[in-house]
Amino acid sequence: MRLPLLGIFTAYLLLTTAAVACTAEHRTADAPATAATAAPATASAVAARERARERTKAHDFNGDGYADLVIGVPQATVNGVPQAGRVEVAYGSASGVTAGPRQIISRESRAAKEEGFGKALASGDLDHDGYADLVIAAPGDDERASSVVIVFGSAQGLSGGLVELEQPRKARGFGDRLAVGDFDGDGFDDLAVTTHYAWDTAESTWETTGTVWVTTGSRDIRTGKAGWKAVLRDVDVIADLTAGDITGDGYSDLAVFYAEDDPADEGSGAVYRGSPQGLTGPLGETFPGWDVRHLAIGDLDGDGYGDLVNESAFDEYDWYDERERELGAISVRRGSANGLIDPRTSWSMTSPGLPRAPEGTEGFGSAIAVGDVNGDGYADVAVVARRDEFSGLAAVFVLYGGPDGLSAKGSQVFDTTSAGMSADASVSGFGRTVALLDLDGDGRDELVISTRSPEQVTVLSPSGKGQTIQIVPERQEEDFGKTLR
Ligand SMILES: [Ca+2]
Ligand SMILES: [Ca+2]
Ligand SMILES: [Ca+2]
Ligand SMILES: [Ca+2]
Repeated sequence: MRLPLLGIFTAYLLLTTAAVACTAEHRTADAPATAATAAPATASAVAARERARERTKAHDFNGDGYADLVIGVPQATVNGVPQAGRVEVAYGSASGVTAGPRQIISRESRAAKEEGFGKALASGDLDHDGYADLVIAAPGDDERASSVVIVFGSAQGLSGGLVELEQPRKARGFGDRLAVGDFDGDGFDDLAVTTHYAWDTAESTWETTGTVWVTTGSRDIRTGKAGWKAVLRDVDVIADLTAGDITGDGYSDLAVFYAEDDPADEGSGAVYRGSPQGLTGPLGETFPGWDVRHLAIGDLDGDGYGDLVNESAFDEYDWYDERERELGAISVRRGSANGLIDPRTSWSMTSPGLPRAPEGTEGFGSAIAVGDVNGDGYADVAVVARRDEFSGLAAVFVLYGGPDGLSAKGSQVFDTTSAGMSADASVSGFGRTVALLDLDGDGRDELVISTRSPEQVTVLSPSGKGQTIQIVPERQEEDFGKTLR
């Protein structure tokens, strides 16, 4: 499937438009029955479905009510250019996604060597036309140019070509991290982007320095125009950032974890508050964020305030094996009208009540995702435990939210020997990344897991409803599934 973006998509559409229209209609008629089986038809169940619809909106590029799955392939060769990168899109439907052909998006003739298009992904409705738009970064590195593009959604899905955003300053590593949320509450989703290198005029070199930039969504963004404003400037490294409504006021907030050059070499976390004027803040004090690489926000306890989930790595020396064991933990801080509340609660692989991963599994929290797996309106968390990209031992845990927040009750674990998986012992790097998306529109998220070797993406239903689907790329060793959205 190496056809140009518009070419392939036109062909794809001719095949699917009729089917999509038909299933959408069927689904509307069917919706009350589905809600009844998911949970009693109470006010909270209705609210849960409304929230599921809200959450799906940011992932629904063709507006049919089903979330769509984006798979980053940042090492893909494009037009003979090595490691230029592409993304592939599998559209959701009443029966979820299939392992069949996907829409291919790349920079085609503009593809540059080693730019890693697809290394970071985000989505939301930036031009407020009712269709989610896909933001794709090609962050390059300190030697290479970087760019961020938007592909806009429509009734026909992602179409109309790539719109490249103007850059905030002479910077590189533009788009290394992305987050989308409506920070000023005007209905247009807004975009936060990091830059990781800046040009030092005095020294005539690129220096490593992180900045978070925000541009507001608008009709103008369709032309690539972006009035960038810096939210956080000139820190050493920005580990991750994520958007969500922590303060429950309807404005999306932005959580950022970053490191500064301090003697203890500890990371910090901060929440910038959304408001009619956009992001303000930070809200309250910064808080410790030691060795944090991944963040997510979801309402785990259903109180209307988004809760912050972060992973943090930690090691313990194993005297028997004479090496560091990577244990890792996830932490949850609850949201409130005034921001995050202490204390945080933490979970590791040995927390009471969690099912056991295969013996020897390490690295709890090496990837995380937040979504609603059982459709009860409480956000749930998928947590990967994996020592490194090539480990043969790996597992994905699902922990469920509830009125008291995240709990071990009913938690599950999946590995390469779970039902529907290939139990092949040569599989390594299972769970390099994960996503939770409602691809079949039943209000319960599917768990999407990518595997390093062989490169593939698995879509499974933790609630046990759907079939497990393996999505396999045409070619291996292109980093298929390095990122998911
Ligand atoms: Ca869709
Ligand atoms: Ca849009
Ligand atoms: Ca906005
Ligand atoms: Ca849930």
